[in-house]
Amino acid sequence: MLNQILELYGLQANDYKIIEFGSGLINHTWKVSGPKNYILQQINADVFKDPEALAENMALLETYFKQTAPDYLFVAPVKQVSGKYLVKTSDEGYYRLFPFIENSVTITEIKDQQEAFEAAQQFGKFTCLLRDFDLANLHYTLPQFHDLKLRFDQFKEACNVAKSDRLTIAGDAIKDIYKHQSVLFVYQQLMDHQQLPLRVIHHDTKISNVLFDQDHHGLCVIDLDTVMPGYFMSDVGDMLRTYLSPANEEERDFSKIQINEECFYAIYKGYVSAMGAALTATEKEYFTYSGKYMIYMQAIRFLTDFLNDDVYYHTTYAHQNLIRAQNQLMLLNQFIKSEKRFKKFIAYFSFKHTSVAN
Ligand code: GN1
Ligand code: MG
Repeated sequence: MLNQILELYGLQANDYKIIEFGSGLINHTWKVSGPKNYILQQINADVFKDPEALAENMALLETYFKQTAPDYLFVAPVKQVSGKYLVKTSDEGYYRLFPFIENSVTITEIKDQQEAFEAAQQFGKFTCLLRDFDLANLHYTLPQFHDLKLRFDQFKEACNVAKSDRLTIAGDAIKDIYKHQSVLFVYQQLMDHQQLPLRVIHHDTKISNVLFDQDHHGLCVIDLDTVMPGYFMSDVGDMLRTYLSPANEEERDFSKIQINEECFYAIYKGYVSAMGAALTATEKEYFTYSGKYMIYMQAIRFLTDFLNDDVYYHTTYAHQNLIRAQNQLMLLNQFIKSEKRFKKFIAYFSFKHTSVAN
């Protein structure tokens, strides 16, 4: 099947080797090595119900970057001989091919704060370059993806339908979700008063979605399926969620979940350096909150999936989604312990830079 797909791109399958690649929980990815190297990806159509919308978004962004920032490295999908981007197979699978960016490096764990700075700068740059892009043209590839109210409602519904054994072992985690409900209230207030500008947002800012060069400078961002209109909180929050702790969401030894505060400062500086004056005062004010928002939402999503018998996130052992949810709740508690210092830093940093500017 994969060989036939390569042929559609005019590639001789015999010349290429296809091996599994990456660690995403949603799509299936392979590296295709041969005379030229590629990344082949199967879109998870259970999650992305409208794969054509993904392809259309990519094409729009590609055109926009070509016109407005031709030097920006935008990793657009490769066209088939037919001119189409998307391959639809007889078993309803959807695939696309990307060029593999030679000499680029991806990392799965942050080793030093400079990497966090570079990554934050890349995500900020992406959104900033697209600040005049007409949002009306962009499909919502996952409608209400980061709508915390919806995620909370889905969680409540899962509590209503969950099997009793799952409800019992998830009891403490469920209580913790209610304990932190203020995170939801702040979100609702922000949405009700429309305090944040809608922007082109990546929505999946984990470190493996940044390409680095050999010298560990950021090159660009990848994995663009969730690029759609949204709020800065999604990108900043997911960086805070996934970069600050040396132990990630799969860690089962929760004592290893800690907050590297230097890394927070690096993310702030990197994002602000790229967004510059485009970032509003309210966005700066809610920068720290965005971490709580995304960590809390991920805890809710993992727990909801556990209560729903693991229908969404791929699991490899029993109760994995519960452990992931508990892990994220631990991260939330640790994050909250640092919150005051984070806010102080932002106030000080903004003051220093305004004074210098004046
Ligand atoms: C999913 O598959 P991956 O790792 O790119 C999820 C993200 C979650 C993440 C948690 C479309 O992303 O929202 O944060 O798992 N993507 C989707 O690991 O649900
Ligand atoms: Mg992704």
